[in-house]
This record gives sequence, structure tokens and C-alpha cells, in this order.
Amino acid sequence: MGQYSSSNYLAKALAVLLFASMLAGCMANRDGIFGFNSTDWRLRHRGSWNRHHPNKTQELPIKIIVGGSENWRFNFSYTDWAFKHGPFYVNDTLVFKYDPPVDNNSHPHNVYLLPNLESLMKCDLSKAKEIANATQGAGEGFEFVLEKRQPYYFACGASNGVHCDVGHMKFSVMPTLRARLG
Ligand SMILES: *[C@@H]1O[C@H](CO)[C@@H](O)[C@H](O)[C@H]1NC(C)=O
Ligand SMILES: *[C@@H]1O[C@H](CO)[C@@H](O)[C@H](O)[C@H]1NC(C)=O
Ligand SMILES: *[C@@H]1O[C@H](CO)[C@@H](O)[C@H](O)[C@H]1NC(C)=O
Ligand SMILES: *[C@@H]1O[C@H](CO)[C@@H](O)[C@H](O)[C@H]1NC(C)=O
Ligand SMILES: *[C@@H]1O[C@H](CO)[C@@H](O)[C@H](O)[C@H]1NC(C)=O
Ligand SMILES: *[C@@H]1O[C@H](CO)[C@@H](O)[C@H](O)[C@H]1NC(C)=O
Ligand SMILES: [Cu+2]
Repeated sequence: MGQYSSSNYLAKALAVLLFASMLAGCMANRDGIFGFNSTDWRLRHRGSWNRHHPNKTQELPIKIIVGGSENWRFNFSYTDWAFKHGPFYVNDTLVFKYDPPVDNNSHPHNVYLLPNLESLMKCDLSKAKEIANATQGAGEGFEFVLEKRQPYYFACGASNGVHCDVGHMKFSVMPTLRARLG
């Protein structure tokens, strides 16, 4: 009996919660409901909002800064970053930002496109193509459009693969097509 009524109470509480969140969902265009600022939330979750609420005007490609606020640097896991920030879509732009060399002894970053997964795993740059040199990551950064539905393999080619290998400056993306409404 006691068991029953407490679980009954729980069910009612859940129903109320559910209703409240549905209401919040319906009124998602109003800011500040229940202290929940949906505009703010949408800005912060722009990517996932777009992906879960495909909408013609929100199907536009976006620019993504590689590494987010970490930019393109030594010793940051870009494989993890790419996993967390996917999926990527055809025509999205990746932006690589990194400082230009300060003197002749610095080992500045750059960006290489590798031919396949094996070369990425081995940090083998022998068949790779430089797409951005040491100075192109400055300022607004180097932009690369993911034009095709194909895997792309990126790495830093500095110090003959050391940045790629020891510095984890490598990742791959497989852009897909955006879902369409009707
Ligand atoms: C909600 O957040 C947006 C963006 O941060 C801000 O411009 C707006 O004033 C906020 N609205 C309320 C009601 O706090
Ligand atoms: C699509 O998004 C735009 C901009 O956020 C909004 O004004 C419009 O009402 C949305 N359309 C639909 C069908 O959800
Ligand atoms: C690389 O980062 C890890 C933490 O993510 C840190 O423990 C380590 O000391 C760093 N190594 C270098 C060479 O900066
Ligand atoms: C990508 O952009 C190009 C050039 O603007 C366009 O021709 C192509 O249709 C776009 N692809 C997709 C899948 O949106
Ligand atoms: C860098 O090297 C070049 C030639 O290799 C030299 O002219 C220049 O003075 C050097 N710069 C510095 C800051 O050492
Ligand atoms: C890097 O590429 C830019 C644009 O192609 C070029 O202007 C610049 O001279 C290059 N810098 C080096 C160090 O090769
Ligand atoms: Cu590097």
C-alpha cells in the first residue's frame, strides 16, 4: 500500500515534469520561461539544435574552428575533438588557426591533407599535400571547405611528423549530406 502510493506519487510527479518540459518546448520561442533562456541555449547548442531540428533556413553550412578555443596546437587530441564535434556536413568549412613563426628556431604549424587512413595512423607525410603553410593560420585562420562526401585526413606536417604523432595534431572527418525536410 505504502509502496503503491509512493510510486503513484512518483508517477504523478513525473507526469507534471513531463508536462512542464513539453510546455517549455512549445514555448521555446519565448525567452526566460522558467528561467530558461531558449535564445541563449540555442546559440550555445547551435550545431546540435540544427541537427535535431532540420529547418530549411538552418541547413546552411557552418564554419567550424578546428580545436575550438584551443585552435590548432601541439598536444591537444584532435581525434577526440572531431568525434565530439561531429557530424560534419558537406560544404561546412573547417578553420585552422595557429600562430605564425616568431623566429628561425620556432617550429610553426601547418596543415597537410593525407591520402588515406593508414598514412594518418602512421603520420606518414610522404604522399601528403600541404594545404596551408606556416603563416596561413594567422589572423582569421586558414579555411578549408569540405566539398565532397568523402573522408578527409588532416595532420600537421611540422617536424617531419612529430607534431602529428607526439602532438596528436591529426584527425579525419567524413562529411555527410544534411537531412532535408520534404
Ligand atoms: C537570452 O539570451 C540572449 C543571448 O544571450 C540575450 O540577448 C537575451 O537578452 C536573453 N533574454 C533574456 C530574457 O534574458
Ligand atoms: C525555421 O527557422 C527559422 C529561423 O530560426 C524560423 O524563423 C522559422 O519559423 C523556422 N521554420 C520552421 C518551419 O520551423
Ligand atoms: C600534454 O597534455 C597532457 C594533458 O592533456 C599533459 O599531461 C602533458 O604534460 C602535456 N605534454 C606536453 C609535452 O605538453
Ligand atoms: C556545395 O557547394 C557547392 C558550391 O556552392 C554547390 O554547388 C553544391 O551543390 C553544394 N553541395 C551541397 C551538398 O550542398
Ligand atoms: C632568419 O634567417 C634568415 C636567413 O636564413 C636571416 O636573414 C634572418 O635574419 C633570420 N632571422 C632571425 C630573427 O634570426
Ligand atoms: C604561405 O602561403 C602564402 C599564400 O600562398 C604565401 O603568400 C606565403 O609566402 C607563404 N609563406 C611561406 C613561408 O611559404
Ligand atoms: Cu604542428
